[in-house]
Amino acid sequence: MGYKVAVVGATGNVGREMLAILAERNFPASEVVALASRKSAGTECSFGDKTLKVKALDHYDFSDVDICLMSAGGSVSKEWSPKIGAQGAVVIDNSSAWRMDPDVPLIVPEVNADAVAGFTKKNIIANPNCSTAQLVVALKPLHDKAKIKRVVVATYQSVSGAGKDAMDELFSQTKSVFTLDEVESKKFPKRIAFNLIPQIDVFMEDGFTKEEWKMVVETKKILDPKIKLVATCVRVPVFVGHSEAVNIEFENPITADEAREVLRAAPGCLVIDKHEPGGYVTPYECVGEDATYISRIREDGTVENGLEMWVVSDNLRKGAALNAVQIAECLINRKLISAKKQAA
Ligand code: 11C
Repeated sequence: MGYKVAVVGATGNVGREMLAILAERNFPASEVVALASRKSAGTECSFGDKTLKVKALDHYDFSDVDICLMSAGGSVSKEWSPKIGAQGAVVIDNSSAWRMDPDVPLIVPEVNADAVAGFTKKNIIANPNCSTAQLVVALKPLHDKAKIKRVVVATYQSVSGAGKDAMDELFSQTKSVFTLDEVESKKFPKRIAFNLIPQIDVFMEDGFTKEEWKMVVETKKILDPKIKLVATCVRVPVFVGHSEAVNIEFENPITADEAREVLRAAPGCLVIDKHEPGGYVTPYECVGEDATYISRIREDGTVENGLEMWVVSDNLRKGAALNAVQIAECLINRKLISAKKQAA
């Protein structure tokens, strides 16, 4: 006996990771269905040591599905999440479509698991943006200890956040340096190989990008609306793993040693912080890992009660698929859902 789980967007970067994580964690599923657009129907994807045939979302009947992990983009989610929710399945959505809806909880289980109970209004729960997820995991224990007033963050985000085609673009542009072929930029506004691009998502009226805006509003909704935050989000030529340089100003004093101690004891956090060459975590090392790694913790003497740190995590896991599966586990552990087939 277990839960029937549907993964929508199963052929994408995050969808494939969702299937892998469900299998790795022995999720209590009686059945797992892989769904995608009609164009991908009939293709195959891996689920642990099994292979699933992808079915088309269009005609799928969700009436016996308990949990739907959705990673098919904002417009598919806007159309489908309410329909799937109305059929009694709880949708855990990875897009930005529902995050700021007051009737939809936005959850990072290490930070605000209690808020998950609010899903019943729409049967939808939102997963935050990847750059927000790893940030709030690291901020929460520090906020509890010394109360955060203001955060200044610069991100170094990998191309996998922009999808499979973006990874291919980095690969071919990198190769083209040696083959002397011309590879134009399609997924990114400028060349990404051997370069940095200070733009993620579209520009807003005030000059910030939407990615930067998302970090502000999502941190407030998940952690504390009083926290002031300003972000600069940068795309870097890394395949997987987002990094963040984070400057924090606190209400109360906190030393670097105290921060290390608090973070070492915090769920989801792993501190690697040796003051020697290589004594920190880089995105290359976090691939396939669940933790949010924190390194380079130091006191910022330019402000009262300031800290500076380096935060790295696998954006496809904690930033997306893992967080979604953890939300589903949270629903089950708190007995907020029961399997339809079991209940019948
Ligand atoms: C990126 N953070 O790295 C984005 C991807 O709102 O879910 C996720 C966008 C989102 O490009």
